[in-house]
Amino acid sequence: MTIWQTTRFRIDLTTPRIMGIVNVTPDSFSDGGLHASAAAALAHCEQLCAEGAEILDIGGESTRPGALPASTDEELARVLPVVEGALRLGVPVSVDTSKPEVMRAALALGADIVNDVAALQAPGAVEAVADHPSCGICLMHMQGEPRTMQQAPAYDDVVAEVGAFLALRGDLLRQRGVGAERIVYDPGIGFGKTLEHNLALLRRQAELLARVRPLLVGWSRKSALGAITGRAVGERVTAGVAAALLAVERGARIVRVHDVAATRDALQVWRAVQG
Ligand code: 7PJ
Repeated sequence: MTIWQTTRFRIDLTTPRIMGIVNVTPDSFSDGGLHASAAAALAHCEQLCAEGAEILDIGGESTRPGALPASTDEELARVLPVVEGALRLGVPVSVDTSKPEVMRAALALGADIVNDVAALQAPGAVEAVADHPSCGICLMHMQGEPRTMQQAPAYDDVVAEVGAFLALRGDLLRQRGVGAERIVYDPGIGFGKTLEHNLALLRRQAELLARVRPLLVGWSRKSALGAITGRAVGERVTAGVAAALLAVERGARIVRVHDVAATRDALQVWRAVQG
């Protein structure tokens, strides 16, 4: 049995779980501005829960390619009211941030998970989670930084390098006293990766799992799906569901998605076949 220990919940990962994405950013690439106010973001949280989200991931800084960083004060102002409201919905609440100040403030409110696309590399970020007794942590791989990461992504062996990086970040946390049950790992689809890099990370996901587990993956609406299908960001639901299902079939335990209802249907079929 695989458990993800978080602040309030021990999440059973024996069955794959759906993490619903809540953007509280004015410039996010897929639904920019749609949930910019706290009330609208909270309504979106409730809708995702009704559709079957088992974790809510709330983010206040866009990390789309080319995005500029938000200030700490701005990110705090966007994220904290939504985290506070989401904590009443009865599901684990994750905060998608790379800033230690935002991590600490969200954890002080009672947030369950810190999800960091920078794998806690900002000064003070490791301490922010290690000082907490039980919060869950998602460590994601990114090459470079959002502003420039898609300019010329390059690897000798993307699967080996992503696996080695994630294993190293996990080891560092464990040395700081963070229990292994608190940590999940994410290859960071689209974060400093070409289409071929992204595809290799799914095709060879078993090799990643030999290094780090459990795995969380996010293909939802990403440009890799646009490159494959030729579809605009709003028309990538089917492609995203296909990628999520393939990731789960290859051993991923959490899928981070915008389109919760469609993903839930696919995973229900997957579970029925599993028996
Ligand atoms: C990811 C993320 C991802 C994790 C974003 C988007 C871009 N966190 N935050 N994994 N992507 N763990 O929502 O598509 O893939 S922001």
